[in-house]
Amino acid sequence: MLLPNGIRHLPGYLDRRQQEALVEAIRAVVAEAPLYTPAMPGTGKEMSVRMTNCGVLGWVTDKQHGYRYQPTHPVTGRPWPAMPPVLLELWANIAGYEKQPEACLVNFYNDDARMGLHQDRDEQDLAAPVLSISLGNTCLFRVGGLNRNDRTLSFKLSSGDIVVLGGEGRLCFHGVDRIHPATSTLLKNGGRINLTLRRVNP
Ligand SMILES: O=C(O)CCC(=O)C(=O)O
Ligand SMILES: [Mn+2]
Repeated sequence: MLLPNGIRHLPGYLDRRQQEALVEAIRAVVAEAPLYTPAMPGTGKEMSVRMTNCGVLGWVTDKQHGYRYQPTHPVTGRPWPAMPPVLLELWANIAGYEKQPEACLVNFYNDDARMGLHQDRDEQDLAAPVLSISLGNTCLFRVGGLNRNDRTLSFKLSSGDIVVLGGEGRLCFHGVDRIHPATSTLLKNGGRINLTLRRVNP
């Protein structure tokens, strides 16, 4: 399968022990910064994915103010927890970008959640790649081109896989069509966690 230029799929990048360590780190993040249900700008329609963040900035959305980065949790008003060192290390090894990531969006998908086709374009620094880590149940990931109507292709992302959207592929449309239940034993109650590391400021 030929992916668009700039998009890399690294299957099985993280072994089971590394995946477990990441889940532990994310549990600590969620204990401090609980998952909340984001809403679409304008319509206020709730997303099926629950979210939180770690790092100096977090990506949030709500009916009133739309997509943005901010330094505090929209529900608790507290600063986001620090980015776990293991994530900074992954970025250093994979991103090939000098500056550190500022935001790690934590997406939690229960087995019937999905994410519509979209671009990641709320960052000012588009030279930095987006690094996306999959944990738990397998999903069907879809990727297209730079225009919403471009042809798309889909492939599965399993626990421990990493996807990099960089270079010419940085603004490619992408989304998650579905989660395949009971395809991983990593998360006791099923579902899928996706961690998306991003540099926001140039
Ligand atoms: O869950 C995924 O694999 C993708 C998540 C994503 O595209 C995003 O949070 O912007
Ligand atoms: Mn995205």
